Amino acid sequence: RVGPTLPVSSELAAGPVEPPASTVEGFIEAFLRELNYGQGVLLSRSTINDQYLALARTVREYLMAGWLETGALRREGDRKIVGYLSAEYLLGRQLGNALLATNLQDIAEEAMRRCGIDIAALRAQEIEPGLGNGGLGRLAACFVDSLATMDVPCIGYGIRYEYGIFRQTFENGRQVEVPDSWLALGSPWEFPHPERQVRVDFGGHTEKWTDDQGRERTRWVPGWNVLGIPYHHMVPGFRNGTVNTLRLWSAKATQAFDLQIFNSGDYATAVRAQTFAENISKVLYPEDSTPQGKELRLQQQYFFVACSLHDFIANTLPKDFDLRQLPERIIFQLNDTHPVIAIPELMRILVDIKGFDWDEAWDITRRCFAYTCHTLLPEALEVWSVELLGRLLPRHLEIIYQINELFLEEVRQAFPGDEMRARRMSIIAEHPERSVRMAYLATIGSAKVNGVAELQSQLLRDKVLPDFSEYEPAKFTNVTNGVTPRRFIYLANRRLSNLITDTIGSEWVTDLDRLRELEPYADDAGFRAEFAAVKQANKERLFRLLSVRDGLELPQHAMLDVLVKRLHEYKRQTLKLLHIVSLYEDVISGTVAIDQVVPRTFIFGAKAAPGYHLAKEIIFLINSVAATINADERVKGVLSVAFPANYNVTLAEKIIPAADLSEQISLAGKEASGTGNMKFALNGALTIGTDDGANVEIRQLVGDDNFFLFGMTEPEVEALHARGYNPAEYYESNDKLQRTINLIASGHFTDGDRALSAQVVDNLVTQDPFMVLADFQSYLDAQARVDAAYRDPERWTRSAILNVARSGFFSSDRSMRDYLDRIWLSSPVE
Ligand code: NBY
Repeated sequence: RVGPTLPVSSELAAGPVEPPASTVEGFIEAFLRELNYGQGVLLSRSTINDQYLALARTVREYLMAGWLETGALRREGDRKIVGYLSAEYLLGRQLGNALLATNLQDIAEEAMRRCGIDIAALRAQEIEPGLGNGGLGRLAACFVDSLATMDVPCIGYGIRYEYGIFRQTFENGRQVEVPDSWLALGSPWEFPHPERQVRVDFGGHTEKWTDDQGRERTRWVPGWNVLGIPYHHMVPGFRNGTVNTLRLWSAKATQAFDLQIFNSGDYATAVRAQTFAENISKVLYPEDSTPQGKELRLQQQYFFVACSLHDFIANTLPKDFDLRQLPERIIFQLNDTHPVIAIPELMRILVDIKGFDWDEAWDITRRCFAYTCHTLLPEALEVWSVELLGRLLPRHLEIIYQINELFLEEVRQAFPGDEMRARRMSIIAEHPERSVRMAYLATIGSAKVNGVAELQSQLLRDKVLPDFSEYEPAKFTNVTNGVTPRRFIYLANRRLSNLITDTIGSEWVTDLDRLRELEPYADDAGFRAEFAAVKQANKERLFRLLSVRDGLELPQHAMLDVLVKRLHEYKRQTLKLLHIVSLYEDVISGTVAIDQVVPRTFIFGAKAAPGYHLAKEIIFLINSVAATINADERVKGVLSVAFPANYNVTLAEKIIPAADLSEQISLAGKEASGTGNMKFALNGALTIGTDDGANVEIRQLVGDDNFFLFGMTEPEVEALHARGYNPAEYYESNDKLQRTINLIASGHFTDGDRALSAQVVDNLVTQDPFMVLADFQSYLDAQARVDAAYRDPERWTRSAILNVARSGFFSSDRSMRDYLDRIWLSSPVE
């Protein structure tokens, strides 16, 4: 690097680093240069993929100077940096966001038009990087967007999975998973830096040794290693010149292959080690709640965490940095427990390598980490068997034992004689097998612990980590999730964005509370008409897409009732299904005349973890019900069910702006927050929801009149559980519920084959762990209120507008401010 003491700008070369002129002509010139000299083709010979790559690289050029400058400021400044550690980033397509950030949409569109290219076809060419499962991964993507927009220096660390979340297809209504080879045609958004490789060790054993001051030390003698290659991605702020970095690690074998074996002719054996090493970043685990405790998964976690800590200490900090100052320079935010092995890793670096005393190292470490918990389900809390951890990371296991021993000593001092408490708080669980509770390690090793919505944070304190919150109450806090308005309003809903901007100006994009200024317009009939027209246009756009994409033909004028999220029993897709079947049963049994039914189109989107059997049965049942209802002339045009395959960020951006009704129907006390719920409200859908996760806060803000609440509260759920829940009682005593379930059980939706619906039905009637039957009647009653409200379009639109106007709180910019104030204790760059 030339002239490190010169101001950053003088290090930037004139010419290629300077962005091309922000004119149509300048854009065309840069585009053709990329096409000809980057891609090596003439426009007349270029494929859509050539054009897409060239367009992406052109937009990239406009971000490059800002990126270099942001990086230099980060390294040379002395501000605290956020190191976001996340095993998942569910980014969504990049081209649109880059055009938005650079304000080049119109210029690029016109430039492409003049080149004879339809920019929409190029946008469609991009395969979204699906490096995440659901809410947790998408939250990480929203957070890095907000930090860049707020000029907060941040490095997002993660894994460059070669295969992201599987592509879902349906065969005869059953989910079939197809590998997501998102890199097959090349990604123009990543910058590989093989020269910045990091070595990561595994296995082996530890040894004691004595240093020259006579201190007893430990060293790790590893058994094998791999290389981590960083791939950098730009994270552009919204038109502010800041471009932060996402650094994703890819695993590579240390030695390409064993030449001796290779020469002897045994090619397969020669490359085995390579295949083994490179498996580490091969594929994203598709479980979204239940960790599987698989060895490869622990390898992934340690792999990316070890690379990231090393990278930060060796490459981001100045060479002579005094590590006692580390907490002043970095806060590592742990996105759930997946990166928690970073805590013993930092201890190992400080104690074993840098020679710190244990106590000093522990003091530093605890101030460098903060932990976010995203769940309330006990089965979702990660544990690693001591056997596995000790085999893969023997030194880390020793460190964890040491942390635990010292911690329990403190606890015993604070609560003398309370041995049960010490046992409950131990990082090491003894049953069913000896294992490490990662959430406990995270809590003990972090400066702060937060939940992701008010209710969950409360339950986290009271139910999940009660001993810890009693021991260190000040450590616990809440930061309610948020979503980025750039992607989920501005990009996804251009029509609504334009209407908002025409009405209150454009400040809302980076200051979402300004949406409040829309409130008075809810009573303006002219504005309501425009708002309703936007919704209708978004519906039509969605229907065109679903017609081409999935061969679905949907009625143009029906309430669009949407349930999109991962398939999980606690999210209760079956409750929605029961509602649909009950409406249908009402009609075919002659109980309700068809002209009394409010026309509704139900949309589902959901992937099931490949090993989650019951979830896959539920998918099959939804598809079966959809096929039957859609083919039944008696309800044609009134009840329709659509389940487009492969719900992902790209599809969400089309579905959410079109929705009238947002279904957020998890059993109270189970959904940590939800973020889809926020996206829908911000796009003018009304919510039917339980008192769960962030629904609670949405309802408080939009008001009871503009939200359809139903179901038990969390304490009621607990009480019913304590009394002993028997779903059969509800089935026996509710005639409508009985008719609904009987119709499903009869094989009506499965060509007469009762066996095909039996697993879902039996589970509901005999187990029903998430109390679907207990909430059924309340849900139906709320749906009746929805129908009544929808019959009055003016009232409905008024409520929809108020949902938009009052949901500004759910911007991820606000979440980031909360993290800055309550956890990171740091502020944006001036
Ligand atoms: O995190 C979700 C919560 O369910 C949702 O309520 C919340 O809004 C969101 C953001 O805070 N959790 C989630 O998405 N979890 C996962 O995706 C996930 C992924 C992997 C594993 C566990 C959970 N795993 O153990 O491998």
